[in-house]
This record gives sequence, C-alpha cells and structure tokens, in this order.
Amino acid sequence: MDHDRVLTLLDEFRIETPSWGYADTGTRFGKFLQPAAASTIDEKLADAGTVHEYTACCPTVAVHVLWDFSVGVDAQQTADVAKKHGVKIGSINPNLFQDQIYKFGSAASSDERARAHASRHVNDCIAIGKAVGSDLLSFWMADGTNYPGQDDIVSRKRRLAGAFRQWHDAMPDGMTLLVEYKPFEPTFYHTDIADWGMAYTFAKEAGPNAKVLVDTGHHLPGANIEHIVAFLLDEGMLGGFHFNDRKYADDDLTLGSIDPYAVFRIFHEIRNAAEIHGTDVSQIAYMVDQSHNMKPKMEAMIQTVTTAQELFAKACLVDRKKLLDAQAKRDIVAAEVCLKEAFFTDVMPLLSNWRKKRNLDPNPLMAYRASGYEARVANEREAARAARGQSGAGGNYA
Ligand code: RM4
Ligand code: MN
Ligand code: MN
Repeated sequence: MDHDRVLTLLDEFRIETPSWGYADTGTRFGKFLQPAAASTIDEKLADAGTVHEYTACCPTVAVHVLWDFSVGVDAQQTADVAKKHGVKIGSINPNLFQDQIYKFGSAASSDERARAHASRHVNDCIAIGKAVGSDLLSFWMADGTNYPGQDDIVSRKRRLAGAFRQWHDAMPDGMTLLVEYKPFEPTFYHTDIADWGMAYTFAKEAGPNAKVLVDTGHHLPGANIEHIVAFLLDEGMLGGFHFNDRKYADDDLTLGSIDPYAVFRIFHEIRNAAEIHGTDVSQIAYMVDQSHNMKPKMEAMIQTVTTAQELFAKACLVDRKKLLDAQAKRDIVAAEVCLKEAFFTDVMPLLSNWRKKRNLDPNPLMAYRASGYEARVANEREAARAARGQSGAGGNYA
C-alpha cells in the first residue's frame, strides 16, 4: 500500500477516550490518588480535549452516565463544555452495576424493582444521548451469579433479551446499541453475557441497530481475538472496541504494552476485511477503556492512542497481494513473513509526516510532557478540591 493511502486511512482512524480514564480510579484494594486527576466532568473533558490537541485523533469522549451527569444538570450544557474543550460527547455508557438494588443483577435480575430501575436509567441515558447528539449507547452488564444453582440461567437470559429489545426500540434513529461481553467479574460463577456469541445473540435479537462490542481485555486466556473480530465483521455485527491490554484478566493496561503483535493482528483482520472482502469497516467505533492506577493518566492516554495509530499503520502496510499469493500456494512461511514484515516496519516517519500536516509535534507524548500541563492542572485541581473541602479526586469507580 502506498504511503498516501495509509495517510488517508489514518485520517479516518479516530479513537474515543473515556471520561473515567482521566479520573482517580483504583482496584478493589484501594486507590492511589493523583493530584492532576480530574474530578469534575469539566476537568475530564479538558483532559480529553488536551489529548486531542496533541494527537488530533481523539475527537470524542465516552461518558459513564452515573459518574459524569448529575441530576438537574442539563446534558446540553455538558455538550457545550465538551465543545469548549474541542471535543464532542461520544458513547453513552449506562451504569447498571453500582446501585445497591443491583446486587442480584439489573435487567437479568428476578427482582422486578431492579429491572424497572435499570430501564428507567437506560431511558434517561437515551434522553442524554439525544440531547448531546451521541449515536452510541454502550452496554456492559455486570449481571451474573456467584454460585451454582443461585438463579435460573435461562430465565435470566430471557429477561435480558426482553430488556435489550425494549431499549433498542426506545433509541432514536441513527443510534446504535452496543453489547459488551466479559467472562467473569464482578460475578464469578456465571456472567449473563459471558462471550461474543452471547453478545451476538442478544444484539441480533434486539434489532437491526444493535452490534457487539469487543473489549480486548474481556477474554479468557488464549482466546483468538482477531478471529472473533474477523468473524463478527463478516457477519456485519462488529460495533466497536474497548482497547486495553492485559496480562491476566481485565487488567486495563496500556494498549500494546504486553502484546503489540496481538493488536496488530486485530487491525490486520480489519484491513483484510476491507481490502480483500469489500466489508464496510467505516462504522467501527474504536474506543479506549483504560483507567490507570499507577501511570499518569494523560501520558497513558497519549501513549495508548499513538500506539493504536502505529499498530494500525503497520497493519495497513501488509502486502495483501503477496499474502493472497502465498495463501494460494499454501506457502505458510511466506504468508507469515508478510505479516511480520509489516509488523516490523518502522512507521514513525509516516506518522511524523501525518502529524506535521496537522501542525502537531511528531512526538505527542514528549510535546505534552514539555507543556507542563500536568503540573499546572495538579495545582489548580488540588486548590479547587481544597476549596470544596474535598480530599483526593473522589470519583466513583473502584
Ligand atoms: C468494565 C467494562 C466496561 C466499563 C467498566 C467501567 O469492566 O470494561 O466497559 O464501562 O468496566
Ligand atoms: Mn470495557
Ligand atoms: Mn473491563
């Protein structure tokens, strides 16, 4: 592929960053607070805007409704704040796991009150989505059970399917419902949407505007994620990604920090679908789902999106003619070499070129570091928190 074509593909490669990635988050063992962490939606959007300013590839921000919108605040106002920071509100993530009422699940629960509570929240989320002009309603359900025999799996499945159908039909035209899966955690015996096949089934039954969301950290060890991606794409059912890396489980480590070749292989399947099979890949929502506990959050986010760009560019460089030829000859070694050659190509000159055209520094991470942003907002935010009588950024997640 010639370099101009890669540059055009990079123009179309947009990555959504998550509001919760800028806030203080932790593990179930505690939180390590960072003075520069964002504690208000305004601060989160300012951070997201800054990431976009240095990278030019992150124009939208995912929001988690419970954490980012307060009762009585007009959603449109939040959209205006986003605009002020040079970004837009992207996917709307309902929170169906934190309220006490969800102890036994939300839409899959046998408790009618929990189901009604969930539906009210989802309807509020749809209204927020409409108000801010978002076209994605993204579901991760924590529903599941902890012990064999705890609840009837089939009844739970039917209740969940019914809820998705209702929520699908409540969405305005142009909105897409995404169904995310995860094999375990927070429940440890069964999860109601445990894998891509279940997510596919729920999405398919919900209606034409529902698709599957692949969170790269939500698989059991050894799963071939690029195979899942290729399969879903060919079925027209791949809605998008939550990018992160992992060593063990849902670790939410920086994308490509553990296994960059695995990320490359995912992008390779996407480009293969587009170039060999004529699949429309333009609607795939690339999103980050990481919340860093130890790394500085902004640096981690810039690292993540620039890594995504690098691995995507490398995947664009796979010589597909040569690959098809090797496959036709059943030449396994030559076929694999095609992938390896692209993976080991230095794409930094290409990306520098892309950035220069946008008046960006060729090294966004170093430019961000040199800007002093972190120290400045740390001072401002610590002072603002002290004025509010708040210690630490607070926040809700973990
Ligand atoms: C879950 C899942 C969801 C995210 C929450 C915070 O593990 O990845 O996408 O919204 O975490
Ligand atoms: Mn996720
Ligand atoms: Mn996760």
